[in-house]
Amino acid sequence: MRFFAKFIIISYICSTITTAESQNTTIGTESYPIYAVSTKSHTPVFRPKSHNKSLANSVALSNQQFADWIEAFKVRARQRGITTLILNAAFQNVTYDEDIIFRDRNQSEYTKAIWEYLDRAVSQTRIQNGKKNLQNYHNILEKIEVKYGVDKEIIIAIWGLETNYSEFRGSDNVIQSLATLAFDGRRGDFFESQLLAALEILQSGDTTASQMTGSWAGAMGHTQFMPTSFLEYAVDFTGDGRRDIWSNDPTDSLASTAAYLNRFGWKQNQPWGIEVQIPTNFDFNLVDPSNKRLPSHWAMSGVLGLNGLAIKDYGPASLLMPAGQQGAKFLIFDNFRVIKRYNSSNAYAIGVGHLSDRLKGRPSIQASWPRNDRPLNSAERKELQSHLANKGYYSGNIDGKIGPISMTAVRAFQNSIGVVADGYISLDLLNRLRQN
Ligand SMILES: [Ca+2]
Repeated sequence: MRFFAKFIIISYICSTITTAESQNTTIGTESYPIYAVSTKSHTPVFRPKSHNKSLANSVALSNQQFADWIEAFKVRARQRGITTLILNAAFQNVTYDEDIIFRDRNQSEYTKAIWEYLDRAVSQTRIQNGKKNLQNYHNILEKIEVKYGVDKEIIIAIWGLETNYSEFRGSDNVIQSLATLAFDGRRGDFFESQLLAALEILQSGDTTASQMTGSWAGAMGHTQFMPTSFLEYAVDFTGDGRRDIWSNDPTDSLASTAAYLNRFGWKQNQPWGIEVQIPTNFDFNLVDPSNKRLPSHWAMSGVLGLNGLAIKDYGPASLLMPAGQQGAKFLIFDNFRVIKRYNSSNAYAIGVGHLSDRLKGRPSIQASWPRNDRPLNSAERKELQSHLANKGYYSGNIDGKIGPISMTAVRAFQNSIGVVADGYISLDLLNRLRQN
């Protein structure tokens, strides 16, 4: 879980998934960023991609400054109760890791469409491997489900998306990664708190410094816990007294994920979401995360299951249409928001939910997506907001982040030119704004 999502400010990009500030996720054999983040670095990229003399000098300088920083940090850590014994073991062989900084500075600006993301997130291979893991860990998953009340298919789906069922757990020294990022200072306070939490984990005896490996920004284990989240939510399910998410046995990781979802209010027997159909002339102003109604209420507005019948009243639900009128439409329940506590991207939550559905033997998403569209890049989204502002529809920031205010403005513009006001943002819409 990427910082368990809540630690970073995620911009709400309807229908697209843009770059992760913090981490890449592993989809298939490829690693790519999956969620949109608003806090880009204000620090210029200072390191050229190719190594040269000035780089060598700057790294040498960084190494000395890093060593000084560690000594000062150790004083702060001792004040927080971390023992000298733990500190010495943890920082043995830790050096400034320029590769971590490089990755932090060079995250992709590439924006992925929801359908591209879902193709990989819920590929046939991932479904098949998920089903195998459901069998392989059947007994343990049953026990986890009973104890925490979280569907085993959801746990498996998170495992599948976080590390491709343990394939990409990360082999970086977590202390070294977090210390480098804390020293670097771009989000120094956040990473220093993670570093302190990692040291607390070592002091608790759950694992050792040499075994504490993870992804480059400090997410650890089969389902990628950040250290602070580990301290708060991880559990020992094997009964050996250690919350061991680093061992090859995924049991503690899977149980910890269930415990996490349970703590954030997972409701058993409630779907994450259900694909629905809407009538022609539907009022897209009803599509708003805060507009929650019971499915029976939605049915009165013509929002029905794909079989034409009203959805059962599992609980209050809102509508989600990642590609507006043209793509799949979902009624999403509170469990959708619980999944987003793991990673606050809508695409991620749909990916987890849909993969879990497929693991339960349910069909794939039925609607087709506007696959000829491409997501707008950041500059284009800013241009779109500028046009909307010039026309008097938009008074928010020109920041390229598409939230509810931007969507409302888009709908107003769509209404003015007599097209379906679904708030969906595309190159076609941008071109219409340029022309009108
Ligand atoms: Ca254990």
